[in-house]
Amino acid sequence: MRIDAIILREVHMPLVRPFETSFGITRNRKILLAEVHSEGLTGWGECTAGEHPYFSPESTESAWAVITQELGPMLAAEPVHHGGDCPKIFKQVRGNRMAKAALENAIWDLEAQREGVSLSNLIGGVRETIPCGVSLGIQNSIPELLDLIERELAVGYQRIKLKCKPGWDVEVLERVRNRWPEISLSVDANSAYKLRDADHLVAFDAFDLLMIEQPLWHDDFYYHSMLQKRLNTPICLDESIRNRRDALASIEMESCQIINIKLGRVGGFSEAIAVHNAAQERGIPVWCGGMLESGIGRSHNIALSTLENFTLPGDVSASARYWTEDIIEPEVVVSSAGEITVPDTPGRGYEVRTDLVERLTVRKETIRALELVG
Ligand code: OSB
Ligand code: MG
Repeated sequence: MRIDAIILREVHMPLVRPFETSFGITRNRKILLAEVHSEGLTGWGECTAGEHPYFSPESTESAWAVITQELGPMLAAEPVHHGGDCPKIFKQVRGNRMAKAALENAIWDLEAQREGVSLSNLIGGVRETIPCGVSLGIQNSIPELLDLIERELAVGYQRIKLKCKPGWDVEVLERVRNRWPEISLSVDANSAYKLRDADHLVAFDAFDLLMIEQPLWHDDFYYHSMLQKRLNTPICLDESIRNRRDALASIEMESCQIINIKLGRVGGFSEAIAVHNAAQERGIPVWCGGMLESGIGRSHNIALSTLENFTLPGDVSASARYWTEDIIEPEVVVSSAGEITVPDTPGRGYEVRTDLVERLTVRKETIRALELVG
């Protein structure tokens, strides 16, 4: 594919309601969108870095610098035929996986369009619908949380995940389980606990949770394996899994029994598929995490979720839970069975509302090949 232009833009999108985790509150997303033009087609990618380097070391600002100064010029200078070519092109740059994923995923989108197949088909997806769960942030009070859960269950979501932290955990779980003894329920601590909290975490076993996500340090396997020995509840790793090697290490060490795969966190489709396959070969189920994406990142998540081993409901949910107006057409909707129907049209399968994107854009840069810049 001849790459004619790479355009990076930053769009600002206010969330319909604030999202609070153990590491902070997000009210307004600052999202980078990569637009790759090639031979009359346009591929889109989204950078899932947060506004601050709190979830991972990357931020919107760091990704802007790395894409405009390093990755974009590298990509523009190379012949690229497949999304899978990108990791080699970006190899010299360490880390910065969310920045890399923004570009790599745009190339996968382009490749699918060029081949006239859906992105799901291109990656070997096997599902026509994907099962959906929701991730509910920390609320001001338990009654407010109970109201939210009631609403999401009425919509049809198949699994409820609660963000937790010390002080917003056991009592919350008691109240939720009392009211809904049967629902599929999990928690995500985003690294809010230490190994010395093990006795406290053992108390979570009473609530029949599907999993506890990333209870300990963001970069740890070893202490998670120590903790898993003490818990009946399966540990799921999110932050710790950066690539296939991490997945293998955590499985071998028995640090987790489930893996959350996020395209940005692992650097794009190539590595996400590699993590998926490694987990599948070892009997470890996976699910697709979310990073409060716009419709563009969401459409990539939908395609990824169609791989065979994505057997658990993901954090991929309806556009309207996040945005008054999403930047894709149609928006992502969830059926009363708690499923998203996977599009079968070429590429990601959702049009980009370019007028709206233009209105939301606060900065925009066209990236040229390395040789052409200074
Ligand atoms: O840990 O899964 C997480 C959002 C931002 C950063 C980290 C996480 C999350 C979510 C939200 O849980 C998932 C979503 O609804 O997009
Ligand atoms: Mg998580």
